[in-house]
Amino acid sequence: MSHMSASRRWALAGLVAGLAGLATSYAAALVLTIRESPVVAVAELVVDVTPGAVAETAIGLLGSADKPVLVATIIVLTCLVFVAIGWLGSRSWRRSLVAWLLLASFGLFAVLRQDGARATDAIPVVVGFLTWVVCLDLLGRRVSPASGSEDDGRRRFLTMAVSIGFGAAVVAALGRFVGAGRRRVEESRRLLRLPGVTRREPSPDTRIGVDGVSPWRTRSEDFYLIDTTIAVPIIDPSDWQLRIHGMVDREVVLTFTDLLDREVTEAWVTLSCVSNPVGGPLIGNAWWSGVRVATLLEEAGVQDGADAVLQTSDDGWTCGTLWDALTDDRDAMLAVAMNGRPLPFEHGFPVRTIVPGLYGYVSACKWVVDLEVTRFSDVSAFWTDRGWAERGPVKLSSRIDVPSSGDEVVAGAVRVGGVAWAQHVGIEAVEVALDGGAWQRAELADPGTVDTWVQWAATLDVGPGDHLLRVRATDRDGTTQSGVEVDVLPDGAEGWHTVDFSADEA
Ligand SMILES: Nc1nc2c(c(=O)[nH]1)N[C@H]1C(S)=C(S)[C@@H](COP(=O)(O)O)O[C@H]1N2
Ligand SMILES: [Mo]
Repeated sequence: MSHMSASRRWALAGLVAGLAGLATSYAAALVLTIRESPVVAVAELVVDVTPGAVAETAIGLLGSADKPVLVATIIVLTCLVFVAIGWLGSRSWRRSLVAWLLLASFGLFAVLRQDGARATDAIPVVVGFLTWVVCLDLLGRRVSPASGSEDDGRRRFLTMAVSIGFGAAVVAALGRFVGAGRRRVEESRRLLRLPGVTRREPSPDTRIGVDGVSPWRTRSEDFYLIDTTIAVPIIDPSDWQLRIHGMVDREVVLTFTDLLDREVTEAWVTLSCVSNPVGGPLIGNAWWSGVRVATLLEEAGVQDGADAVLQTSDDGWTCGTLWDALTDDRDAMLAVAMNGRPLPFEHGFPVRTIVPGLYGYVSACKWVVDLEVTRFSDVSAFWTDRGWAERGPVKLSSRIDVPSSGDEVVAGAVRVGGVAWAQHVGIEAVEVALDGGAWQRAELADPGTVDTWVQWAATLDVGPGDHLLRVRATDRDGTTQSGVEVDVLPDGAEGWHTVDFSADEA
């Protein structure tokens, strides 16, 4: 047998380490996230940044073979990069480390730019990166044996390469096996038919008509995401059960089909997060469909003295929800659909709670599986145990979307706009003030309902120079935002949202 030169071994080491990293990141993605492997994200990024003309030429030349060719090209290029990193490793481990880092950063960027990306989506990339570094080190140490014969050295190197390759294959296969269950659930979500659930377009009257103001209806892909979960629970609707117990006459256990046997309630509801700072993005508005919580609680028969429901999620997260908010005339529901489609996994599929007027942390339990009728004095829940307020009604707020801080506009008549909300009370008025001047009434679009936000706009006479714009809202009870600044902890931020911008001579 011919001897393998050291540089060939380094190349092979790079290739084996590289593929092993792809395998572990693939497995991690299958097990921990609702994503394909990061390689797919990178491929999508490449497709997105490929100039249209190049793509068209490629498709013209290759016809329907364009996808397989793209995939094959990516695989070949990636292998070449791994080989190159192996060679770099023969010069110095630092260089290969930098190369892995660059590659991982690219992967990270590709993964995190995706719609609805979450921090945990980064884990597979990190896992892959660590695999690369460790495996190249393990192999690199065996490229040039310090002692023993050349044959022994070669054997040790090849044994390690084969072991790593084998280990990576096992990890990938395990990931696939675990992921297969998840794929099946994804399939059942896609095929799920929800009788009584409709899709609704927002009324055109809800649009104020200023570019850059947040759309009145938030697309599900753009809806903010907040939760404490590491791996998004993937629950097959046929495995889902809801238990209602505690201070009730009879304990109720419902399956998903039982739930859908009840009448469906639908509503536009704005959901917001208590940790949303003044002017922040943690708020969205969607068309929710589900079953009224009150209906289910009535079926269970509630005993006197209950003032709270402790909700528990499949992943163990808990929140205590004000009884009145769940049972009065507002549309508190166990939602099965968001914007007319089954809930996205990360928004609580198959069932989550939506309670108009309460911050998410005390109400909007995703992947909900348990409702315990109880008293606040007996409740211990995730965020209230960490110093956040027990009840969490949403505070009257307003936000400027246009201009954003730092924008440059043309002096003259400038259209500004944003959103305001006073959930379950309704917005009466929005006012803006330029450079500390008089408050000026803004126009309001159709708010939809008292449980949704409303778009506002105003036309300001703006001279050249730097400016400061403020907004404040008044609700239908006559309360006006005071301007006193309050931090998000313990029960939500307060203050006038302020942006600074500059205007140039026309
Ligand atoms: N299971 C579970 N549900 C949860 C949370 C969580 O951490 N786990 N976070 C809550 C918080 S703080 C908010 S603001 C909303 C956010 O819902 P969204 O991610 O669908 O926008 O979900 C709530 N429901
Ligand atoms: Mo939240």
